[in-house]
Amino acid sequence: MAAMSFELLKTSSDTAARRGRIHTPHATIETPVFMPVGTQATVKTLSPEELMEIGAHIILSNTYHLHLRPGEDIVQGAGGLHGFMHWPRAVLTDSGGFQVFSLSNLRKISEEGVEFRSHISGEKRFLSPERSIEIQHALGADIIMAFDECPPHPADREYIYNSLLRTTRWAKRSKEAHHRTSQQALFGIVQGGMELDLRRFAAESLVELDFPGYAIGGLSVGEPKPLMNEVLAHTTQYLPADKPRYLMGVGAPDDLFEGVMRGVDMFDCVLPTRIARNGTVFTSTGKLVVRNAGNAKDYAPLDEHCDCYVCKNYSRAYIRHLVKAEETFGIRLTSYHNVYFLVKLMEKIRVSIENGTFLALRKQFYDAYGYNEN
Ligand code: PRF
Ligand code: ZN
Repeated sequence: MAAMSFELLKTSSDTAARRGRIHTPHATIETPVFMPVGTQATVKTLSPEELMEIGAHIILSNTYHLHLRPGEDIVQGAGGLHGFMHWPRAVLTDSGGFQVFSLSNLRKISEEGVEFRSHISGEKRFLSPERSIEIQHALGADIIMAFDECPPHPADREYIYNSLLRTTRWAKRSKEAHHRTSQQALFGIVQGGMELDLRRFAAESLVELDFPGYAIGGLSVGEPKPLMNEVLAHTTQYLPADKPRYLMGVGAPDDLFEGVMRGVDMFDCVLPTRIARNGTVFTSTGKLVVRNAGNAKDYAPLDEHCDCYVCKNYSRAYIRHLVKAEETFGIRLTSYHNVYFLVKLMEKIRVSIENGTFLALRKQFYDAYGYNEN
């Protein structure tokens, strides 16, 4: 039996939006889905119980970080990530192929893999498709990712082309190294920069290798949003309809709408927890910097349209006080609300796809949030 299956429940008639369901060993995941990020085997400040209460069914974690600290053997000793962090639902691990380029020092890339220096200890390390898959086996996530290279933006076409050829060879090696196919599903990652024909070529080459799901990498790397959306729409059309599509590292509220309408099923982003830690929250009328002085005597909830635990019980004035006083409870409350906001937004998006009202929901959300829709 395969580790994962995907049911396509409905496809929109007016956009490429899809409503689906992913079955993994630890959870059934309704899609489209937003996956909170737990880089170091914790979604910063939130307990697994809180994540379950919020309604998250899958979280993301990182091979790069967990390999460097505490080391995959320690995680494996606890029965993998699920046992180690006491999270019973699904986990997806990224391969390290992105973090090694964004975080480590002195990386040297070759056909074999990437040599780099740990951003923690400064030690020399090596990651390759085979090593990444071996580490991801030890971590034990439901969904694991092929080892890829995410080229910087901008990069010249020649570089992007050679990089995507290597990423495709690495995807093949990742697949050959993956033998735990009944416990963990391996996704391929489409690269190709902003070059439309190379995106098509990368997608078709990966589809030939036949993965149970496909990620779109190399986006949200500094390009303007209209360009990201154009490349995204161009890429998803070459991916099989009966497999889930995952847009890596993207998940601002507008990105969820724009990604969903271009056929994306899965998203992850550090944004909700990152902005929460500097005292900023999503609300139905736009972002609110709750730490600002204007909220000192504001006894309203973070978002009057939100029914989360935080909005039911705490005021802007209280949360601002906690954040200003650097009381850790403050950023727990903003983190909880922000993750809830995106998980709930996705739930509304799923219902709208079922009802055929996705574009109406998008317009309503953008009007209230203050986005210019196009
Ligand atoms: N590759 C991998 N992880 C990623 C990315 C990628 O291109 C991105 C780019 N947005 C985020 N996370 N492996
Ligand atoms: Zn709330």
